[in-house]
Amino acid sequence: MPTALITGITGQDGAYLSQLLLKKGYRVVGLLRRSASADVIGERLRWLGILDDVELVDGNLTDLSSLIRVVETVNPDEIYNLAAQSFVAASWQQPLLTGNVTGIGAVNVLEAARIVQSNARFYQASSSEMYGLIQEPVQNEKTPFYPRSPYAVAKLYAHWMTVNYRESFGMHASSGILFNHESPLRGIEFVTRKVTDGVARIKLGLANELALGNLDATRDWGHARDYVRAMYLMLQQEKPDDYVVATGRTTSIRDLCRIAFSVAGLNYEDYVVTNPAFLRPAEVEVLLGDATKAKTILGWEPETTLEGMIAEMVEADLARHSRYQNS
Ligand code: NDP
Ligand code: GDR
Repeated sequence: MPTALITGITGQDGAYLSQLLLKKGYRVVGLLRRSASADVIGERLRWLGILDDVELVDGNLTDLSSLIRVVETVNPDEIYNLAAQSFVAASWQQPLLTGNVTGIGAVNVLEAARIVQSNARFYQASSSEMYGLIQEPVQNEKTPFYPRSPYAVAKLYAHWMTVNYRESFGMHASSGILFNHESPLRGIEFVTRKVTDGVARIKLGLANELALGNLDATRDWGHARDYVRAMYLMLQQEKPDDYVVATGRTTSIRDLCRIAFSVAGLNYEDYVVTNPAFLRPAEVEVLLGDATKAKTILGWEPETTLEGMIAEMVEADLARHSRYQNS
């Protein structure tokens, strides 16, 4: 039975990746950072019905000694580094923490692997945010990077360190340059989930409006369930490499609102207002990925449409709020 160690197991991707690896017969061990909210921290794993099927071990990305201890005791065949301060907007308020966790933290995991178990296969959660001020209209593995936030700068550092550890130490280290991916388990602060939650609350009479920032930015949105499959496939290749994972379709926040409100039979123009508080100091206006390499080499294809995913998210948020109302 292969063993996978997942940092960020309590996040959206960690939960879906655990589900996938458990189905494939893996022993799944997740890194859990100490929190006073231990009762709610496993909520996503619980939602998927797998909280009791994974092992959780204490550690923190900023504490190399904890990572060394974890790799020593867990003895993983594969390490997926998904942990990060992942909210772009917060990275301007907490640039140093973001650098420490999202940038240096990834290198701490690489170091723990190199020191203790350098033959473990390593996955780094790189991001389309690294393209930032895009240098080409459609972004692939060869497109130059231009990060636009402290988060993206930290991710770029971690990305190049992953490449560097592969080239310097011969480690099986791969980076997935993943474009935005969402699900009913997406954090409430991210725009898709904020919108689907807002739709549900308005539909159920719990809110009258939804305040957003820039409605004109566009993103290439896919489903997290599809994207964790690409992570797994990268680590099954003989050779480590970097891959863009994207749908090849970009949609504005405005059109996202149109789609989400229409699922509940509502017109977004009646409810969406803009609030400058949600604008960013520097915006990434457009992202559109070309996943030809992942399709050709990994045989990966996205299976969920944007419309299907948004409907799934709205339904899940309606169910959540109805449950609260009735309890
Ligand atoms: P989430 O924000 O949902 O999850 C982040 C995870 O990191 C949580 O489990 C969190 O733990 C953990 N974490 C944060 N700080 C630390 C720390 N100091 N030590 C240990 N664990 C920590 O992110 P996603 O699941 O959406 O994304 C997974 C990864 O992929 C992230 O690295 C993200 O930056 C990257 N990414 C995501 C994309 C997306 O569209 N979702 C696209 C491209 C890249 P806790 O639960 O305790 O907060
Ligand atoms: P992003 O995701 O920054 O792309 O990072 P987010 O959903 O936060 O923003 C997407 C776009 O929507 C615009 N926007 C708003 N965003 C939020 N959060 N809240 C609002 O009210 C709002 N109004 C408009 C933003 O300005 C932006 O243009 C996500 C994260 O998962 C990263 O960790 C990951 O690396 C990238 O996706 C790929």
